[in-house]
Amino acid sequence: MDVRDRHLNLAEWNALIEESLADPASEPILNLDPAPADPVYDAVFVGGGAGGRFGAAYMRAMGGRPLILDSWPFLGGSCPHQACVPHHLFSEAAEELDRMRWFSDELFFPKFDPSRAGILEMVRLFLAGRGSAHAFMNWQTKEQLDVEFVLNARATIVDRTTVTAAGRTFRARNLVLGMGARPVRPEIPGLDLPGVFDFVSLVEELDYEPARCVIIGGSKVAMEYGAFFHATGCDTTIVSRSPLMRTKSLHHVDEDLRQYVVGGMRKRGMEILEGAHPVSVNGDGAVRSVTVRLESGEQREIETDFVFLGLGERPNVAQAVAALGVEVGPTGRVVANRRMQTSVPGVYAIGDMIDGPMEMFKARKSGVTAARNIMGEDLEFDFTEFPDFLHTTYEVTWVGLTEAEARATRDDVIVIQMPPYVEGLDTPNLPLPCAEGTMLYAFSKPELSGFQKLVVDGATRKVLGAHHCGYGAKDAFQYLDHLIHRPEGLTIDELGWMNELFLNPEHFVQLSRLRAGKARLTHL
Ligand code: KPC
Repeated sequence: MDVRDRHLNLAEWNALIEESLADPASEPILNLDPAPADPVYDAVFVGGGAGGRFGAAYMRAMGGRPLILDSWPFLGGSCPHQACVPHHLFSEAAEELDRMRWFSDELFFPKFDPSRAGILEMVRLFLAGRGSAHAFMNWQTKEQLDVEFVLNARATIVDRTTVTAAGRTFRARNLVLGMGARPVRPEIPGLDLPGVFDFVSLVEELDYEPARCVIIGGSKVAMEYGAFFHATGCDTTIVSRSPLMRTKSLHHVDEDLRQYVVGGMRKRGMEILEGAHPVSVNGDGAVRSVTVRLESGEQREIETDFVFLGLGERPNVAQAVAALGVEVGPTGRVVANRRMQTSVPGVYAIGDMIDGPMEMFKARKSGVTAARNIMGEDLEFDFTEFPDFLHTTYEVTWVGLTEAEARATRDDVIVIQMPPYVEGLDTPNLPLPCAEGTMLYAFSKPELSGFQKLVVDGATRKVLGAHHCGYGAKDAFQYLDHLIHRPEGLTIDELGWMNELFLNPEHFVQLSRLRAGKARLTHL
């Protein structure tokens, strides 16, 4: 379908996308300039996920001519379809359910009715609503960003300047590969049984309400989805080789934060088996149990009707390797430099295809970095340091060094934390921290009201790291990341002189101000 001269509204886009998704024989969606001054594109973005969409939009804004090709009938990629957006919906449900359970029949809360909480209902809620984000991405990209695209058509890379899709051949001076990643499936027997899901098949295929869950893996996805499943009333066991939050893909996780977060999951009844290996998934026509080898070496069979894989993701590199011979590193991802250039001249790789965190900021900024370099800028994107987050029933955020990392390289490390660590002090009953989202806990179940820690270099007075478990601090961590990673950094004096919007979720501004008067800093 040629949509170039049609200006579909959001409902019309939504309908077209839904029809296209439902019909495997549906037509490609073409938004192509019929009479370009130059028939060769500045870049073809293979993949219109976050990286491709932002890269193409930036290139267009700079006056270049990009083309996006995607096999899905919408732009935005897995984020609005199967990944970030459902994760955030489910995590918000987990937060609400957690509060409703703790306060069941207290204050103004009704008695918690577990029959009204379910995974399937939330999946259906997501499925019913996800099309509106898809529609908006298409509308915005066409009408506001003026980017050409071919959707609902699988692209075939012919060589480093040629790609075919929808029966047409497109020529470009550069290719930008943003072909995403897919969930890892381990080599254990029984994974083909009905009842085994990952974050993709969960939203695409779940058709029953699970009663009991075993999660294989200890990734962020394992923790986030596990916390959600458990909050709905589906008793959940996580089987992880590494301790949670100590998996290779997470950096700068402070041990006190980790203890609070993982302890909080256990406090809510989740079973977390660390140092444990899955042996097999068992069943006859459907999943019945998972056999696990525990850290002790003993084997245990856990009955379950629902297995969820949370082992991370593997990039989709096969076509790029076969067609272009791009170099792939030991992690299985395409090797790219800080300009996102691969080993093949004129070919860039972005997003989840390259090393580094499979996070939105990297996806989008790597796409933009490729675009800006193609347009002649000399720009490097270094994503070795970045703020990070995950959800349990809480929002957990962190940036910069942990206390242990700081102590390993410095003699004078100052910690400002809440609750404060003072040997013997009865902090479990201290209603602090309290702020957005934790006020009710603070006044009624103080041990649930969160944890936060600021790590400061006593010699330079610079903030080295910040760590938070609670609600509402994620925005602040974006800015803290920027401030502490500036060449001049951020001192406790500057932080303590900021204007707090009281009761700010992390109390770092006022806590810093309480200490900043001291010439020689001490813990708080
Ligand atoms: C609502 C929302 O931004 C989720 S979808 C994001 C896809 S993209 O803008 O292409 O990164």
